[in-house]
Amino acid sequence: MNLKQKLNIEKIRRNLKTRWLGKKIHYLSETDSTNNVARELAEQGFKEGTIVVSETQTRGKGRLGRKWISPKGGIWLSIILKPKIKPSELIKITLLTAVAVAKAIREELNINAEIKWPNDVLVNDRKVCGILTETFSQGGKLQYVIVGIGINANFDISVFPEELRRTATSLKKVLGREINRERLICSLLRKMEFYYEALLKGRTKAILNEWRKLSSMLGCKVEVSSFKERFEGTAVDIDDEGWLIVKLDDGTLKKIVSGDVTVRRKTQNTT
Ligand code: BT5
Repeated sequence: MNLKQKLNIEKIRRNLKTRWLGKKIHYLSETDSTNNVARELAEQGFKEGTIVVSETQTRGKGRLGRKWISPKGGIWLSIILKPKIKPSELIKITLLTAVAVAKAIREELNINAEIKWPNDVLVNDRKVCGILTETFSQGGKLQYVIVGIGINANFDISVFPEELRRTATSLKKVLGREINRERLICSLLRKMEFYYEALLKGRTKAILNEWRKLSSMLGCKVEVSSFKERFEGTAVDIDDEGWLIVKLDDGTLKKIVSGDVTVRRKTQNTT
């Protein structure tokens, strides 16, 4: 990438076809984490739909305090949302964000992006996007949600450490050329607004069906690890709440509410 080439925020503003999402864009060339900045803005009273985007992050974060590597050329973006939903429903925000990202990548770039529960978007079984949904409550009441989206767009994966080069990819690597980040952001925000509004209108079933269509893992052998256990089984579905259902070898169905899932291989029999 031409490292001088920065995101053209004016171009995003001109082409953005949303009603409220991304109408306020907070742009930075470098920051620790766009989720942290979005949180500060939310604390200052910035409205729902405000987004923060940075060319690079020095302390990009994943779940459970993991590190998210965020070189120049990526899309590192956070959204302030103020949904009136129960904390148990937050998983749905992560899932609908994954749907929006996968669809935007498919439509804009004609790449077969797939979703892995709960927060990854993959291309050719490699992670191209991670989502971090953080919530902030006061007195037991949800104040706001920050949805952080990291997309490996225009950089070579040679910048990654060795072990990540085996599990991650970038859109540039997949296509063999750089992508138009502004276009992808506009498409993503439009879809995000659509699916988020669908959630608020109670159209969860439709969102979960979209998720199923885009999922790469249903019917596959998986290994699940959480802080309290580790086991194998077959990912059979997600339930109405968005939790993953895994069938163990003895036929028992187990609901997964959080954790890491490693996909092994497709099984013959998925029922
Ligand atoms: C995630 O966590 O996948 C959530 C990533 C969210 C990043 C966005 S960027 C904008 C916003 N601001 C932030 O600070 N964060 C959000 P998790 O499922 O825990 O995956 C983390 C793991 O992915 C790490 O432990 C690495 O193994 C791997 N990883 C790190 N950087 C990566 C990258 N750029 N691409 C693919 N995998 C990566």
